[in-house]
Amino acid sequence: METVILAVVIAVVAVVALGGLIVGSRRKKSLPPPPPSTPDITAPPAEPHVGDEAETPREEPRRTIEEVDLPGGSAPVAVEEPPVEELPAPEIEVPEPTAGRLVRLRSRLSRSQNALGKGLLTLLSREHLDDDTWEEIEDTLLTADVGVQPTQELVERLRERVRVLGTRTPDELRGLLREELLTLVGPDLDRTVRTEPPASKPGIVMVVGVNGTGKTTTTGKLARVLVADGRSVVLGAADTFRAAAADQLQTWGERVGAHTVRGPEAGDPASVAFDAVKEGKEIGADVVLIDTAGRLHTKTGLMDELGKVKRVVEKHAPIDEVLLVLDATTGQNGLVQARVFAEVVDISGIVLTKLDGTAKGGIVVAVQRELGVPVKLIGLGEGADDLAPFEPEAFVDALIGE
Ligand SMILES: Nc1nc2c(ncn2[C@@H]2O[C@H](COP(=O)(O)OP(=O)(O)OP(=O)(O)O)[C@@H](O)[C@H]2O)c(=O)[nH]1
Ligand SMILES: [Mg+2]
Repeated sequence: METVILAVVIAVVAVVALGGLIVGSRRKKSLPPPPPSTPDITAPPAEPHVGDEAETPREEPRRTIEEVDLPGGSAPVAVEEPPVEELPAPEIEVPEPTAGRLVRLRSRLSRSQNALGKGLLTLLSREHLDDDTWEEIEDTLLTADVGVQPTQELVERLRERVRVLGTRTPDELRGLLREELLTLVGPDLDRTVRTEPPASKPGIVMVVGVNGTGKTTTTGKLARVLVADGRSVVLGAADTFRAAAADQLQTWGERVGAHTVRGPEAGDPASVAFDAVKEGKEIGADVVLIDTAGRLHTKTGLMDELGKVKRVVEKHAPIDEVLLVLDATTGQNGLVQARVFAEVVDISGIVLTKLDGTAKGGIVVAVQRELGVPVKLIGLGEGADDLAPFEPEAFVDALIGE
């Protein structure tokens, strides 16, 4: 019996010792190799082993995903499938009336343009109007993009009138400046957007210009203006370069209940324009507005295409208005564009957009001079009703402040 017990004890001791050996050798094996004295960049990187870095330092507090802030926000964001909304039937908006819009939007203008009027008034109020001051007045006008010729004319006239006036009060000066600026802007030009041909319906308006100037936005805003005045409108999406362009126009149309005629992507813009006019005639619409693709005035192929759009439409009826959309922030470059577009499609009116974001309102004067065509509409923001008929008096008042 004793021998049996002894044998069991020996066996147990042997197993434990053997087990310890095995564990010990395993431990040894799992140790990383000692780092070489000099780094061997040719050696493959040591492979990670199971359990490497599996432990995190205990003292670092762990945060759950709910507690982790998103950049710029503190509320936890629940990741959920967006609920499938039932699309409500599009609601037709009734745009605000256009009368007096420029007066309402005047603050947009004066915010950036006041610099011109205020600067001029300050200069004119100096006790001694010497050559240097007149030069500064000239520079102020040139900076506002009024253009060289009109600037010289204005300064010459002002100089003469101030001389005749002798002593000057601020009110007198303001009055003089207002009159002279108004003369420059042209108070008597016919600025009606021609949408009502005397003979037959519909009135046809084509909107052209270089890329991104605001053609589609202007077409949409104009549709709203017309609808607000009780006219029915058909939109022609003759920008067939991108499907998104037609979608953009169609969205504007849907908001006021105007139908958009569109064609296949990369289709012929002239035939879309033709179809739009055809539909306008068939349904007895009052006005057809044709939005065209933006094109650089330097690309002759694209300019030829624009000429073709116009010619094809004119097989139906004469176009009543060709509006060139110019981005006021591009300054003098707009004049070069204007010249080329005028040659190709015979511009009848100018839309100056983005006047809310520039102090270069003088471009109104320069571009009218360049083309002999009036600015008819101005864009004063991205909002749906931020397009205003151009009224010289309200414009000049906004320039010099009241
Ligand atoms: N601040 C301001 N932004 C405007 C005005 N008019 C248009 N925009 C913005 O200008 C951008 C371009 O307008 P679009 O109407 O798409 O220009 P487009 O000429 O049709 O562009 P393309 O078709 O690509 O040539 C948009 O972000 C408009 O919201 C404006 O009067 N003021
Ligand atoms: Mg467009």
